Amino acid sequence: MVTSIVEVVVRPRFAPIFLVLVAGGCSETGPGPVTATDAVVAEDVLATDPGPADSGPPEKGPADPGPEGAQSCGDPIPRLYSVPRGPGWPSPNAYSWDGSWSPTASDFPIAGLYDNEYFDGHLVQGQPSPILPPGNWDWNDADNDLAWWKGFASSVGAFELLRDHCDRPFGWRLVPHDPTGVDYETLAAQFEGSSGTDILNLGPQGKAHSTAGQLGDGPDLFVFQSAWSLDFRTGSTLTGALRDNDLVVAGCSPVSGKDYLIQGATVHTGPGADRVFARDIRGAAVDLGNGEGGRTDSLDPSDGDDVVVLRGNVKDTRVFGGWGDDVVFWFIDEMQDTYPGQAQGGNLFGGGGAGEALWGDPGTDRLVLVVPTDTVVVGQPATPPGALLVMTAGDDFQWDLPTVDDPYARYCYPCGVGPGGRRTLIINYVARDGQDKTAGYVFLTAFEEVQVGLGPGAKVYRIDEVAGKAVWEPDLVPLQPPGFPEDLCAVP
Ligand SMILES: [Ca+2]
Ligand SMILES: [Ca+2]
Ligand SMILES: [Ca+2]
Ligand SMILES: [Ca+2]
Repeated sequence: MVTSIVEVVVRPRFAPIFLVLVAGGCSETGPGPVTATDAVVAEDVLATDPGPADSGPPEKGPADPGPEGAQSCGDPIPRLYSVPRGPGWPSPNAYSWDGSWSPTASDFPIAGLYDNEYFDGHLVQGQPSPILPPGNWDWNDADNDLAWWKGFASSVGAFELLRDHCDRPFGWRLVPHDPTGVDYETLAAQFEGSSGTDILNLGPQGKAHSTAGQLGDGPDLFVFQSAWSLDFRTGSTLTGALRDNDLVVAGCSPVSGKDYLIQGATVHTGPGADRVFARDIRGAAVDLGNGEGGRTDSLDPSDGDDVVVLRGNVKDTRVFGGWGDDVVFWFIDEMQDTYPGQAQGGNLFGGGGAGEALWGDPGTDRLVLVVPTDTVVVGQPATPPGALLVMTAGDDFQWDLPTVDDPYARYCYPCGVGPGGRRTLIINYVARDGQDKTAGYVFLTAFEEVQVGLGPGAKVYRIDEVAGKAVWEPDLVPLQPPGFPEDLCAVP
C-alpha cells in the first residue's frame, strides 16, 4: 500500500535508546521528616564522593543485617521514590518504586552492588579509592588511573549508596552536580548499573544522547527530558532478570508546537512489569519486553505486564509489549504535528516485531486511545472526522527496510498471516476537527483489545485479527491510565 511505501522511505534509520536518570528523589512534597536513615544515606553520599583528592573513607561494611524485622527494615524511605500516591500507583517500599522487591535477611548482602575493583576502599597511589557501583572507571585498567571516574565526579556528580532502615545497602542514586539537567552521554554511561535499585534522574532538563547505557537488574528509575541517538537498557536478559520492574520517564514537560523531545532513541525495559511515560517521541522505540537483550524476534519469558503512556506528539514510533498483558495508553488528541497526506504512523506490537515473537505472546494486550467516548469506529477508509478506522492490513508481509539488518530493531508491517489466520490491523484516527492524529496509518500486530475513551462511556472493543475488525464487548472493563509522576521531574 502506498502508505507503507512512503513510511519506509521517510523513516530515519536509527537504533534509539532511552536513558533514564533519576534526579534527586527528594521531593518538596515528600511525606514525613528526614529520618536517621536519610542521614546515613547522606553520609554515604559524602563517603562515596571522591572529591578533589579522592580521599573519601571507605563505606561501612555492607554485610551487617542489623536488627531483625523485615517489615520495618523495608519500610518506605521518605522522598526516595517521588511517585504519585493514589489510583493506578502501587505503594513503594524501601527497595522499589512499586513495592515489588522485598528482599529477606538471607538475601543480604546483595551480590552485584559494587564495582568489581572499586568496592573496598583499598589504597591507590597512597589514597583510599572510592567505593563505586559497577562501571568502567579506569581509562587504563592496569594503571588503576580512575580516569573515567574522575571525569564523572567532576562533571556529572556522585553516587549515593542506598540503605534500608536496617542499614543494608540495596542500590545507588545519582547525585548530580546540576539536579536541573544532567548531560548524560559517553562519560556518564561508564556507569553500568548495579544488580539492585539504581535511580538515574537526569532532572527536568536532563538529556541523554549519543551513547548506550544500562541499569541492569533491580527496580530502576530513569528520568530525563530529551533523548537522541540513544540505546538504553533499564533491564535485560543479557545481564539477568531479577526484580526488574523499571520506571522510565522520557520527556518531563511538553515541547511546544510540532517539535519532539525523543528522537532516534530506543529504551529497552526488558524483564518484569515496567512502566514507561514517553512524550513528544519520533523515530524511536519502546521495548517493554523483547528477549535476549531486546531482540525483536525473541520474547522474554520473565517479562511481565507492562504499561506505556504516550503523550504529546507521537510519530513513527514502535512499541513492543513482549510477554504478558501489556497496555498502551495513547493521549492521541494531544498530537499537534499533523498535516494532510502524511504517512508516518507508528507500529505497535503486543509481542515482538519479527519471527516467532510476532504471535508468540499469549497475553491480552490493549491499546487505550484517549479520545472522546463518542468516537465512532469505522471499518473502511476514508476515516471521517471523529472516527477511528480499524481494518485488516491484508496478507502481505513487509520488512521495515531501514531496520531490517538490526536484530534489536527490525520489524514488519504488515506482518503476513500468523497462527489461526491472525493478521496485522491498521488503525487511523481523525479528530472532530479533521486532523489526522495518527499521522497516517498505524499498524497494530498481536493486540487483542482497543479501548476508545476513558471513564464513563468508554468502550472496549475486542480485535478480531482474522476478520480484521473491532467488536464492541460491553463486558470488558475500561482502564484508567496512571497519573504522570510529575514529582520525579521536580528539582529536589
Ligand atoms: Ca539496577
Ligand atoms: Ca532494571
Ligand atoms: Ca517488561
Ligand atoms: Ca510485557
